[in-house]
Amino acid sequence: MEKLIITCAITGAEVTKEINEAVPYTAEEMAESAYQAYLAGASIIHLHAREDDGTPTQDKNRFKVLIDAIKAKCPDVIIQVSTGGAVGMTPDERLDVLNVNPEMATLDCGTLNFGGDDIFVNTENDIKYFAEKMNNLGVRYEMECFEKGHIDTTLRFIKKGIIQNHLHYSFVLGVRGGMTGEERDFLFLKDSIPSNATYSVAGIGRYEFSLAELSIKHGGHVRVGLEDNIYIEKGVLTKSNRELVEKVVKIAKKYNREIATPQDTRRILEMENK
Ligand code: KMH
Ligand code: ZN
Repeated sequence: MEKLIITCAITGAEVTKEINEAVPYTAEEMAESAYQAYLAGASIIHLHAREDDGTPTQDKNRFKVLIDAIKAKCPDVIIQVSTGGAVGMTPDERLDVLNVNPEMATLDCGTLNFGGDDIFVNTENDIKYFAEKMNNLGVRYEMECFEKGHIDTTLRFIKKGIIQNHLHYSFVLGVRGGMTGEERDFLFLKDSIPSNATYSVAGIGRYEFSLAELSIKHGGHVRVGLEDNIYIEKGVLTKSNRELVEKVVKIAKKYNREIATPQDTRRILEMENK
């Protein structure tokens, strides 16, 4: 099997220090958390920006500060910026981050309820607009799919030539409003994508490690991190992003999956010519 790409989603936009004090906000905290995750085996850092008080932002200047701080500690790590931002942001606000010329970004592939009264809006035209911007700028994107309909949208867009990237999916499962992360869900999604595509899984909350193990077993890749899950095991808060990555590395050892370095990851995702 191919080496395992581990992505660490270090902070997100929704989790706060109130629920786990390890959630990084400041540039120093983000850089240290990313660095520790990298040392443990993460080759991609999925990055949201926040102000020092934790407020989410898509401001390009703030992203630049964060990316510079992370790259100062681990120059070869791949930084995948979020174009999802936070619920309620406008498409153009979310796209400001593309002005930092990121190596990689997310492309959210459909709308869904996001818990309580929240709706994460990604209309068909939004997705097209985001994909075309990233195509024009040469930014590599990972397609985030929260349920099967999102994959079907990508298949239509691939046929129309709107999605032009190497096909790399992220199945984000377990959001309140999206698809659950049971084994049958994973198998259904994995079997629904084109045969030449690669995929990673991001299990939200209690699905984080069960989905990681399934993906490792089937040759897929894995995302973990405080954005998705704050526990290292049931009822026990994790101390750090590093600890979450270390747990995935342990599972990977059980299945003899080697861990991809950032260079391996660029090769696997066909990013080398970017
Ligand atoms: N914060 C969520 C509303 C992404 O990073 O592309 C969206 C999100 C997706 O986290
Ligand atoms: Zn995110």
